[in-house]
Amino acid sequence: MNSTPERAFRFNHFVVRQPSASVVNGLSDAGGDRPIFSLFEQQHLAYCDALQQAGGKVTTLPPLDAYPDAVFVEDPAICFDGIAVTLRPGAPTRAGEAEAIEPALSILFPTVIPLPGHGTIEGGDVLLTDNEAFIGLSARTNQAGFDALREILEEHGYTVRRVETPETILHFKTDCGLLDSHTLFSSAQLAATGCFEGYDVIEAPVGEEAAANLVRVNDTVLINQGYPQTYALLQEYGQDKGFDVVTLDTREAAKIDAGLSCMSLRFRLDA
Ligand code: CIR
Repeated sequence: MNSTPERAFRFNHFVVRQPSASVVNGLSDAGGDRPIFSLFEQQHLAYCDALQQAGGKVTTLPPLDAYPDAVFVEDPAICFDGIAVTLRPGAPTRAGEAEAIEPALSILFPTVIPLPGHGTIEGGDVLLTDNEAFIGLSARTNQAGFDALREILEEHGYTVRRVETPETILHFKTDCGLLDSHTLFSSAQLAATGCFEGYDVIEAPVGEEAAANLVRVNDTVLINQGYPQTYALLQEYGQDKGFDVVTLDTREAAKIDAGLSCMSLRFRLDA
């Protein structure tokens, strides 16, 4: 079992995918404005820069016209401990993304495991701490998908916690992110389900719930721009805990129900 301290946020490699012009047709429950492609591209480039600055190599995959949501690489795969698992997205228009990302992962990882069975699961529903995996059942992730990934994670030393994502939340991680090995940042709605029992929880300020989808990368916490109370709260907390806070404009991704975590796979590869 790998119990490296802080393995949940000590990364040296990231995989991202360039947005395709078809991203303007990405899935959205909100049904509001569509993203503007040129702005999406700019914001994505800034996101890639921020990952690199936080410490690591960014591998950028080419755009995939056939899959408007393929820029959200977190959903069709999960990487940990030198292995990658290709998942099975629950959104029918995203089902082919797992097969599409497999060749790139095979170059980086000696082992790429395709999720066994027929269940569906998207990476946005999986949050890893150092020893534990939270898997949120959702409209995209079902019990069979949970069971299949649980078996793989348990073989790699994770305790797996099954949680229910409230119906109004797309993915479990839409509303939470890891701040350190035992602290989560979460919307009050998700925290109220009791799913984080045993961990410290900092709640997103009221009205700033969309800031909950943050990403800790080494000694940097990336948050969505436009949430000043969250920024102040985390800056102060980070001074004690040893991380800086960087804000990123993700307004175009937000138009299609996405945030920071979904635009990268984050992992550590030891030479
Ligand atoms: C979707 O509905 O699948 C995309 N438009 C957004 C995916 C966001 N993914 C994530 O938060 N992990």
